[in-house]
Amino acid sequence: MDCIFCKIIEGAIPSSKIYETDNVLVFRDIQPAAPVHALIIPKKHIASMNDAKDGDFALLGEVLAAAQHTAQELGVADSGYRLINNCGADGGQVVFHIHFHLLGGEKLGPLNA
Ligand code: DGP
Repeated sequence: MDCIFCKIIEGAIPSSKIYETDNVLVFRDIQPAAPVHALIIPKKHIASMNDAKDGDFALLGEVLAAAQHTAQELGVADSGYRLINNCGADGGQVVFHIHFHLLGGEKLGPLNA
């Protein structure tokens, strides 16, 4: 499967890893949109939120737990941060391996800016 995030998980493409569990990987976004910009992904290939099955939501809970852990580790938990999932064309999804953006390290603008 030609998925860039699967290749990052396999180590075929390098990444700046922040945190890893058996099922989840966290790494820095290559095009940061804020001083702190991490991507949290399940190691299982799920293309998007639209493709998550009933059996995937425990895994997506692990993804959220990893996001909480990452916010602590990167020092933005107290100041606050934003967790975003882009889904599909109108949502701005470019990489079709489900992921959450963790953005912080500055006061973020309003969502409708
Ligand atoms: P999205 O638009 O939600 O699909 O966001 C995809 C993000 O993935 C985008 O912010 C840039 C990031 N990205 C794309 N390719 C790579 C890569 O090879 N390495 C890393 N670290 N991030 C990538």
